[in-house]
Amino acid sequence: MDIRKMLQEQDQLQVLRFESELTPEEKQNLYSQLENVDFRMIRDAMQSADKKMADEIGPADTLTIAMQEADKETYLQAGNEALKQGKMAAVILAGGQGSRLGHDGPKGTVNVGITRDKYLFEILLENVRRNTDPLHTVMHVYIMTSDINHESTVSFFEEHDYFGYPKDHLHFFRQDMAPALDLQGKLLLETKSGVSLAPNGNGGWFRSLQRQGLVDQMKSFGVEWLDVVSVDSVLQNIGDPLYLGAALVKGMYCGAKVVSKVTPEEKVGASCIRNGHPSIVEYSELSDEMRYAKNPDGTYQYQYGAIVNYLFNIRETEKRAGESMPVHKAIKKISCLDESGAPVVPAEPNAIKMEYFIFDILEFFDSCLFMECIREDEFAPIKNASGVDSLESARKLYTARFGDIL
Ligand code: UD2
Repeated sequence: MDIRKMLQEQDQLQVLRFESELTPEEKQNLYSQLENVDFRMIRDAMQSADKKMADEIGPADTLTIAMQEADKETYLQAGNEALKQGKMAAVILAGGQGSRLGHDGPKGTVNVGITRDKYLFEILLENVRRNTDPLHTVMHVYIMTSDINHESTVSFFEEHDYFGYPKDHLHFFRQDMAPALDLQGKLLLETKSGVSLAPNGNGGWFRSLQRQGLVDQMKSFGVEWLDVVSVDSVLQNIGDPLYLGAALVKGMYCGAKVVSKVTPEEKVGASCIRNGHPSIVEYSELSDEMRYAKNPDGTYQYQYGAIVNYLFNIRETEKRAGESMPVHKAIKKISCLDESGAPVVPAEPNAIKMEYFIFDILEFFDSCLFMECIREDEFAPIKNASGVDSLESARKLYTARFGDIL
């Protein structure tokens, strides 16, 4: 690939500013980074990207707990049968940086135990087994890491002997990285031989799996469905037969578990219908108008929030994987080099961080199973060092749910 020509076309030649000072090895490093830069993501981000809060948004139908009751046995039977046949695999999204928590290391390595060691990754694998052990089956689990935490994640599992999970059913893959841009959309250099990169958000998981040949691998194992979950909830119900069964019985190809929000401000994406398609609006992008919109009976129109437990039919997701996804931008302070090559530690936000969000894939489908779950049974996220959604709150919820003193 002619790197210089490619950069010229993208109007990004400034990243070769220090090329003449680099050793052949450093040059190679820079070139291979540049070959992997997703220029389409940059174009999409700079062209518009932010989702519109347009008037084509309306509330979505939810399969509430009460509605599930009547068909529970049918769903369970269908789901358990599919699980027994190995038709579902799990994807644990563990490529995030967990910066709010302040834990030094991958988030899944947080020790949730008090009287003994009990790690987040260990708990998640146990949660898988709660669903599969009674069926005498083993689920394939794919753990998404990033360039930043891949080695430390894999060595953590090795050191702990994979927590007794069959090793041939545990797979690790790296998500793609996205470059940081200056406010004009130009690539930033972290060093003279390296662009500034960060994980590209939790919405890049399917394309990363595809690029690494893992979707084909899953299909060769007979897997048809994926339960895609966040790493940070100790009550994450992974491989839930009720969920899979409901999707199968209802003929849906994707699903999102939701909880009834505690307050309209709760930090969960709100489920809705946008332009006739299922959608989720992230809490950070929700307008007050939508956040506080009420039904005639006084209840909130957007009462349900997603907990990052998504269901996808592989074949149907593959058909849609080439579609252009919106890029979510955050303006951040990112250390970089200035034009003279001197390091800059910015006092003010100076850069654009780009991310794909997982739930944007839902909009490529005609319908989605928004399935309510009982908060105390399935949602105990660890986001902050203390207070709401913290290690402390998650420990209490875990003990209440499983009767197990940590
Ligand atoms: C996420 C949801 C939000 C709500 C909330 C529930 C998204 C975009 N937002 O918000 O709607 O459901 O959780 O607690 O899903 N991750 C990666 N790679 C990345 C970035 C994130 O793997 O590049 C993982 C991360 O490790 C975690 C999950 O995605 O497992 C959610 O990420 P987060 O904690 O940054 O999202 P949050 O809490 O803002």
